[in-house]
Amino acid sequence: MHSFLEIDPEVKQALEKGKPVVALESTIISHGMPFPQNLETAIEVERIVRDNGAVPATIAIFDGKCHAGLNKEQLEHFASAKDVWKVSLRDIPYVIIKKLYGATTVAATMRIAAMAGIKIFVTGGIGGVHRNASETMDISADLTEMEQTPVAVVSAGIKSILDIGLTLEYLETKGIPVITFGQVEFPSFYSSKSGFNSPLRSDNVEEIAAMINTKWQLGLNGAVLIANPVPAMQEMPSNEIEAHIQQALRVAKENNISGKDVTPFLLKYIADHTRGESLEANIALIKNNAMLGAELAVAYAKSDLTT
Ligand code: PSU
Ligand code: MN
Repeated sequence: MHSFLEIDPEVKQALEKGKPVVALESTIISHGMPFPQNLETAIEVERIVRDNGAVPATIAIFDGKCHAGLNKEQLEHFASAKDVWKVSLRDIPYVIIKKLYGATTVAATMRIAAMAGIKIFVTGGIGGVHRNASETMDISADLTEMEQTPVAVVSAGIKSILDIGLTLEYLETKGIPVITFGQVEFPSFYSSKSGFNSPLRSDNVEEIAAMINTKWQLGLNGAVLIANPVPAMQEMPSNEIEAHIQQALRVAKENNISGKDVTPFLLKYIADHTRGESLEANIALIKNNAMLGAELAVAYAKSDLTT
């Protein structure tokens, strides 16, 4: 592999032996949650992945390299530093040559995971088609990345700051299987409901692992998106969230927020205006995804051996 990729020794060894590995993103740490809950959650998520039989590999960029697998000090830096870049696909070369700290989005994390040979990736919510995309053309690079990069993405669905219907249409156009775990309705991050049926439903990880494996065995490129509903205990009422989203979209427009700033702006606005409740849901769903992702990585490693 080229000199821009540094794989942590434990992760490397697991990959060489065909053991389960789970990639984790870093934008959720630097731009997705406040300190210190972001650090506590990042550490806890890694522990959950381990407890469920897989090796965690948090992905980020620093010192001019893409890293797969961070130690505690590095996690601490991403959780507390103010000068961390949000790195989507197009930002990778710039952040490397400038030797900046870059927290990777779903798109960039997927690409680096694929470079490292990691097949399963756990996140909170993915980017998608924005509500006013017909005017702004704002469609996340997460979606174009999913079209081409063979990494399975475990998420809690799509936040309703986005147009969920259009995002599901886009995923269909690009040939990306969308599987909701354990229910018919596609979830919307804070809520297990979205008003949209999931294209597919599965109730067991072996079946999902088999589907992922079969897709790639067939030479069909790109991701599989797994949507794991937020646990019922920490779910937020969708009408309550919707009011905050409407307000956030209005304020973003008034302030001419554009480009890569749109998603972090909306996320922060909603977090600031729903304080404890949304943070609690966010933490619960990412932990829940870490458990499912680790189980899926274990099942995938087994299915990979038998094919
Ligand atoms: N949606 C969330 N939480 C997040 C993100 C999106 O509910 O933390 C982050 C992820 O890192 C995702 C990125 O990949 O925002 C998408 O940004 P954009 O819309 O600018 O592509
Ligand atoms: Mn965008």
